[in-house]
Amino acid sequence: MSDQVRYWAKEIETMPRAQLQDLQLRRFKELATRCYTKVRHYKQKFTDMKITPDDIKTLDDVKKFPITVKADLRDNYPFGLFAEPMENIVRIHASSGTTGKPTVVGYTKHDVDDVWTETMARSLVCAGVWRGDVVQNAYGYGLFTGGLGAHFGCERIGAAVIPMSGGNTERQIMLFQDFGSTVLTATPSFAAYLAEIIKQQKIDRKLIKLHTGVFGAEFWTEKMREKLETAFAEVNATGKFNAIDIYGLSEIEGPGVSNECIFKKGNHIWEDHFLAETIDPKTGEPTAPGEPGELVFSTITKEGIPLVRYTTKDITSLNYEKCDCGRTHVRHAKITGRSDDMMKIKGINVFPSQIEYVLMKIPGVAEHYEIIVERDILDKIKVRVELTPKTFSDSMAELENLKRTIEKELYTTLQINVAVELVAPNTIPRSIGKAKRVIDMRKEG
Ligand code: DLL
Repeated sequence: MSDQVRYWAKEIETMPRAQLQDLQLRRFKELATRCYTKVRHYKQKFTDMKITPDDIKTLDDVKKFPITVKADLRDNYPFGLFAEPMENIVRIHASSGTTGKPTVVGYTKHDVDDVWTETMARSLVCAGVWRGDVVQNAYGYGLFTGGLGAHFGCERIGAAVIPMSGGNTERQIMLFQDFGSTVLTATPSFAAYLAEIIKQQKIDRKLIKLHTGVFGAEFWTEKMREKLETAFAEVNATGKFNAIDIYGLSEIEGPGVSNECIFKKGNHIWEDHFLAETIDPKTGEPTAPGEPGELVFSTITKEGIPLVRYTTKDITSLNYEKCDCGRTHVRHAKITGRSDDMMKIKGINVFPSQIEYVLMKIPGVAEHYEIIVERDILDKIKVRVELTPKTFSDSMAELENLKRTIEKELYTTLQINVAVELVAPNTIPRSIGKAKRVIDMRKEG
């Protein structure tokens, strides 16, 4: 386990704040200009608000600019917010939107090489990963940014990456032993599951070399950190394990927007690329350092899909004090929740509205449903769907078919398996106010 503070880009990571802020101001102006001249949506927004990039004199002026929300990406689906023509785009990723269509992001070569891979490399080194490490990357490869993001970061620092992707528990555990993996990159829930299976299988601990986990893509608590550190320390060769938080979102770049250092006192946001603010979810007004608010980012160096003041909906607070590791970049506290209703199930974003969108397209389904989220080591999601009286009288075979159709449609939209239970008319409790559609039975930590 690495107790040594290392940097990937020391000069930038430890840059005096005044200098960092000068850089941010210059880059924010460039971002605003790029958006104003290249993205119709922003040109319109800025014009409506009677602002132009020339109005930016200090970093405080950032607050004059409009907040960007997920719906802006949806309304401009798929490529309407891209600032570059397709011949300059080298990669496209997507994450869940609030309904049937995903949120799409595009990267230029600069975005992949100089922003994403670079900040991912910084993040891994910040977490204690280095050359000589064997990183078993259990983040999903695909449209989800986790797999490829972590992958290229590992290669950039010269660590050996095993592109395992998610799932495949038995094989993951075999490779831990056979390849001597020293670092695991995974969602904390999958990591907890793997630790549990290693323990159950009573594997010789000399064969488990894992010293660090770089865990993220979903909400996790300090309690969960304790559990993960204990669980891996109990089954590995050294009896020590560091569980480090990595944060990110595809709209901004994917993993590596921020990362904890080995002191584990908040995630450093790579501020030379991402200008961070927190705002009050109700008023949209900035909240003070230390005060909780929605985390907002401006992607000050990105070309493909540059975003001005994008609100993540993740709730946290900012801490500008210099960290024990010597880095000057602002830290955010662990994410404590979201100001919207997005859930993370097995690392995948799920909005209740996506489920409703699917259900309401299917004939025979009444407008009443209930989403139940449970944790049986891994998270599971079930939907209880009320049928119309006419459909409920169908034969067993027809109902079985309907259930399978709904499950298939939900899978197509959400990309995770959802168990469907069909229930009789008038079974789901009615509400007189805001319907409580989601019953989240997952326990803290
Ligand atoms: O989850 C990117 C990622 C991959 C981050 C691998 C870390 C590791 P999305 O699928 O777009 O991107 O989901 C982004 O996930 O707004 C948060 O709500 C949540 N999230 C991500 N990391 C953390 C974390 C990836 N460390 C959304 N703690 C974000 C809490 C997290 N929530």
